Amino acid sequence: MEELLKQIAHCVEFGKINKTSPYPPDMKGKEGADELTSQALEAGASPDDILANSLIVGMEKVGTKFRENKVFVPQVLMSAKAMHAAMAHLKPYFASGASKRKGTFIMGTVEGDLHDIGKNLVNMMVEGNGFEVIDLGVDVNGETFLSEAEKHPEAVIGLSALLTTTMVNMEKIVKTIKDKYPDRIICIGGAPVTEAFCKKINADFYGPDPQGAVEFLNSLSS
Ligand code: B1M
Repeated sequence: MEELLKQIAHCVEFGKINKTSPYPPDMKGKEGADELTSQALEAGASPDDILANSLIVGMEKVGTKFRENKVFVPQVLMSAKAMHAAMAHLKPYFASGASKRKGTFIMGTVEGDLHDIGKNLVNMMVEGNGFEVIDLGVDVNGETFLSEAEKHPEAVIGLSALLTTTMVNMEKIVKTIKDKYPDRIICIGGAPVTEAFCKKINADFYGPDPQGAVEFLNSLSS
């Protein structure tokens, strides 16, 4: 079983989705995250075990390599696809409550901003690390964040912005949420955002990259 879990982690790390997927070239024709996850469940592995010892291991490795500029956006996207293929087998267990996620993350690109590539990467990495992600999309205003926060009282909220003209909207959104829920944890990120800006607008954490967001969420759930 240990070997099977290692193989799934390897598929996620290198973006091997299933047997027919040609990427990566050195794994052509081999089984991918899809088939191997199905085999692991049939062999008696628990969904929690597969998540913790395969998917999270693979996604953490790719997240670290991305941070160190050893892999780039396309490789991360392939890893996320492999992770999603495996997750499709696990989702029924999580949906039924038989297995639990580490927590919930509500994420959106802020009002006025349509950039979603970075947000989606963060979401994929967070999901692959065992959290439920509620993606509110782009151009999200404070009221929408607030209403979703009300539905998920334990969830951490993530805001992404790519424009210097829209990062200022983060301040308004943080205020809208904190006025009603002062203890609600809000994490912000995006190319123009800085640690100093995070402090200035009273957000709780600045994530410089997807792995940073994952590490922060893990620190809260442990
Ligand atoms: Co836009 N754009 N764009 N654009 N665009 C930039 C951001 C820009 C830097 C280009 C430039 O001028 N050099 C510039 C911003 C300048 C500024 O504000 N300082 C700019 C501009 C000006 C604009 C428009 C205003 C252009 C115009 O219409 N005149 C317009 C605005 C539209 C709007 O949003 N209202 C616009 C439009 C667009 C497109 C629609 C064409 C397209 C977006 C497509 C899409 O996202 N679906 C686009 C793109 C693609 C870019 C560039 C080329 C790439 C952005 C990107 O996806 N990067 C960008 C220039 C560049 O960066 N080279 C540019 C890759 C992505 C993986 O990185 O998003 O930084 P990033 O996310 C990272 C981290 O920031 C972090 O993790 C991610 C992964 O590492 N991160 C978080 C992000 N969110 C996080 C949240 C966290 C934690 C980490 O916790 C919650």
